Amino acid sequence: MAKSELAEFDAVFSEIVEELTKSGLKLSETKDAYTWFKEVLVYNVPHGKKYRGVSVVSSYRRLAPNAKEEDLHIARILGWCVEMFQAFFLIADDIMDVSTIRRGQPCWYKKENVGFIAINDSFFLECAIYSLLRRYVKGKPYYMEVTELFLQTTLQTVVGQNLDLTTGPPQGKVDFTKFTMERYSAIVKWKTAFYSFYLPVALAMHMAGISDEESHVEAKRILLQMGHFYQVQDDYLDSYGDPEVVGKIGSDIEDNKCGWLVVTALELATEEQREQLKSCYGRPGEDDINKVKAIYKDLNLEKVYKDYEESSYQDLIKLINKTNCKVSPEVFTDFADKIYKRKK
Ligand code: DMA
Ligand code: MG
Ligand code: MG
Ligand code: MG
Repeated sequence: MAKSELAEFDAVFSEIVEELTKSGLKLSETKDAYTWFKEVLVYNVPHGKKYRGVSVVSSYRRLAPNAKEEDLHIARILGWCVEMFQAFFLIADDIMDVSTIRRGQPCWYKKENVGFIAINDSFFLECAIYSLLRRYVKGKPYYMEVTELFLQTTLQTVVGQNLDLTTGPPQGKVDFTKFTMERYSAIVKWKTAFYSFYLPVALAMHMAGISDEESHVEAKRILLQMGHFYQVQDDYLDSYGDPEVVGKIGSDIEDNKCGWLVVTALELATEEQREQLKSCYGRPGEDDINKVKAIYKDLNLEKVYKDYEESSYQDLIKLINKTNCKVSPEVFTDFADKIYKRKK
């Protein structure tokens, strides 16, 4: 069942590429731009885990058990809009984080003949979301809700990326005074949780006619907590994941990121370890990176993470069980089961 959901989702991608490029390709003035954009789509959009995109469809199925095929098709389109949303942020994120590999292939901006053109490609992908909404959703009662949701989520994610990039500025001196759990929670809520967890489920809710504020507030509470955990995992995998499996090479230490590992380390560190961290965090050299990792090891951070993973899962299930939301709990547990203990 889960596998065929992904297969059916994947099958829609070529239609999306066709739909987004066919009129631009026909016009001789814009033909070259759309030939380029086709490559942007194929390179950047379909190679992720697609948890977010497929979750729109599986959540919608849960909320509308008798859904018609034509509405499932729209849910898949909205799922691809979420994947395009993610791709437009990731293209820019990789430039700003100076990353090299994404999803097992060179980051788009790293490709020969791309470079800074990637910035415009990121905008191109953003615009394409709204072209798809106009093409497939205009005329539906939830058109305004989903359009505004994408716009609002864009702003939230931009705010989060700003917090991420300014808390430990890449060219700045290491200053740990801002590296608190409180600041960390704010960063990840805004940069990751809204778009990765609330957005997919909220889209399915609007499609199913659940648009009242109370239901959305309740669902958001659970989904933001899930999103927080997901980014903790991302931060853990940045240092401890296998690049072959994760499909990207971690750079949080040298990028001076206010990530979960360093914030947790600072909470546990002695004054001496804190001073050592200060002298080697946020520096590009291999030696300094290894020194940071050695301190993480002395602090037993891997074990601290595993314990946190377990307890945060229990907390989440408790929260799901006690909420009184129109959305059935399976919508949340389906999503949670996809992400806990993931290795990529
Ligand atoms: C990514 O945070 C957040 C957005 C909005 C793309 P990150 O830089 O930790 O992600 P990754 O590890 O995938 O580069
Ligand atoms: Mg990044
Ligand atoms: Mg980033
Ligand atoms: Mg990361």
